[in-house]
Amino acid sequence: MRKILVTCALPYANGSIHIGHMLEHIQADIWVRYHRMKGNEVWFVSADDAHGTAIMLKSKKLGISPNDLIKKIQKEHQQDFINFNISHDNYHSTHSIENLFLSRKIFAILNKKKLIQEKTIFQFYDNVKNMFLPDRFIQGQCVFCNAENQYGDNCDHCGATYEPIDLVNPISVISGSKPILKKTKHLYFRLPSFKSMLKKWVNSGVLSKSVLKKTEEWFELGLKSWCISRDAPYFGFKIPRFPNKYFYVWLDAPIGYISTFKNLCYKKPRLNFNDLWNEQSNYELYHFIGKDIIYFHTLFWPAILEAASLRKPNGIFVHGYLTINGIKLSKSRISALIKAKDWIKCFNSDSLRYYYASKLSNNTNDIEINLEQFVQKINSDIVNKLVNLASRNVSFIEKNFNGYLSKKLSDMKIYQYFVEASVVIEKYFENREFNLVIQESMRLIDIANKYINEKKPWTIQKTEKNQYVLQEICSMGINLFRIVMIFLKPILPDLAIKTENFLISKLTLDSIDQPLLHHKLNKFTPLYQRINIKKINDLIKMCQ
Ligand code: NOT
Ligand code: ZN
Repeated sequence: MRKILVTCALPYANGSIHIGHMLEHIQADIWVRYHRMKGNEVWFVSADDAHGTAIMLKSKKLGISPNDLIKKIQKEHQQDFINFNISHDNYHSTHSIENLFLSRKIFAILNKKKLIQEKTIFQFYDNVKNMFLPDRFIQGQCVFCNAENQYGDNCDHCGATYEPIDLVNPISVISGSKPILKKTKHLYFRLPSFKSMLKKWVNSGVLSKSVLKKTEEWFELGLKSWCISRDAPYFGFKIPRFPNKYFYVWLDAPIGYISTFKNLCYKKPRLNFNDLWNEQSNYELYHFIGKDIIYFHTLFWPAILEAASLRKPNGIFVHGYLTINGIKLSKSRISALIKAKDWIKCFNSDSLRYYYASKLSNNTNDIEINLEQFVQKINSDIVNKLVNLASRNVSFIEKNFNGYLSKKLSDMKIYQYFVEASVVIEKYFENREFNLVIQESMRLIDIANKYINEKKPWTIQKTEKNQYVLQEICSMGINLFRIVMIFLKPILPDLAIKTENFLISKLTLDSIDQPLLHHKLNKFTPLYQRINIKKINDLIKMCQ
């Protein structure tokens, strides 16, 4: 049995969860559910990223305290994730007592090891608003790739991170004015001291080829010390013994992974914090992230963990951006977005999970979604192929056999062929090639439907001998449907529950080679409803 901790990036507590966040949480959730089905011990956590200038300014604008804002938003986020069946074991906040304690503790260790350096620097200051302008409140041109309108901390276009002062032609996002340079003292983490450790670590199989290539570009540009403090006014944790200085949100955000797990340990007394986080841990640790935050997870984060004598991740799983009908979306550029709570008013969660899975693989390619194609795909795959296989066969079983499946199947060879597909399906799940899970499942469903088309149960006359033939053919159809539903269970949890209820049998990988025979089915009720294409307009109206 493997022991695994899976995390998703922590959504900022300053806005709604949109379907771009959901892409990552669905991707991780499918992987987690697959591993749970395999019988592995899996813990799945995420949290709200509750600090930073954006949250401070937003609460000001709303006339409430940052605390009230992040509480309200956390509630909404949690509901959104529940609506999409994201099975987090814990969803916490970086503004927590555990995170305060751990951030200060880790900072104290870094300080003691002389890994923190004080520097007096010039920083952009907004003369209109009288405040230093951190990270996300300065925009300008990326020094590395020249992309326009990039924020002060990292470039959405090429993924590089830098100091705001590096931006070309900066402007203050808050007032629109040209910021001036003003002197201030800051704390820096000596990232370059970790160069050889990091080089070894990124090459130890924890990154995909394209992500590794990206980090190698950064090594070539040279690692720089990383500023981990921010000036007041700020919403975050105060740095002890440094008046008016706060931890930069990106210092305590990844520590949020650890503190969320710590908080989970209080709820699960058998779970031991050190078992997971010690350097010799036999737990595996995986972070699902988007490609905009690779730098933080492949350089800063492992360096901090090493410095604090904590274990490092076994893999950083990076996905691409989402584009909707051709419009590009990254987390920070939410010009045209679909909120999770609006989506769920028009379509169900399985539909988005299925559609995403059909496009997701283990690479960083952007995921293109097209709403017309989405409706067509769901209706054709789930309604016409998958669920139809069950409904066209169950009608005969109910009418003629009192809901009982036959004592044997009409073709054990085909059944066995389906069972054997579990080898590739499991490999695809493990490698996060969910698009291939769906392709293979649909290939199998086509074979099953073709088998029924050829056997034509509707033409079989009702003689006594034929009765058995009819029952065996239709039971075959139901059993093949069951196998494919076992494969799709991590992707379609709602449909899986309905199917289990209909079959009166749990969908488990262990039981795949034992067909349901001489088994009574529950009364069949429609498992999935066709989507009306007009719903797209309803959704678009909600987004305007
Ligand atoms: N709130 C951040 C974002 O980009 C993600 C923080 C993830 C936590 O949405 N961090 N690390 N490392
Ligand atoms: Zn760039």
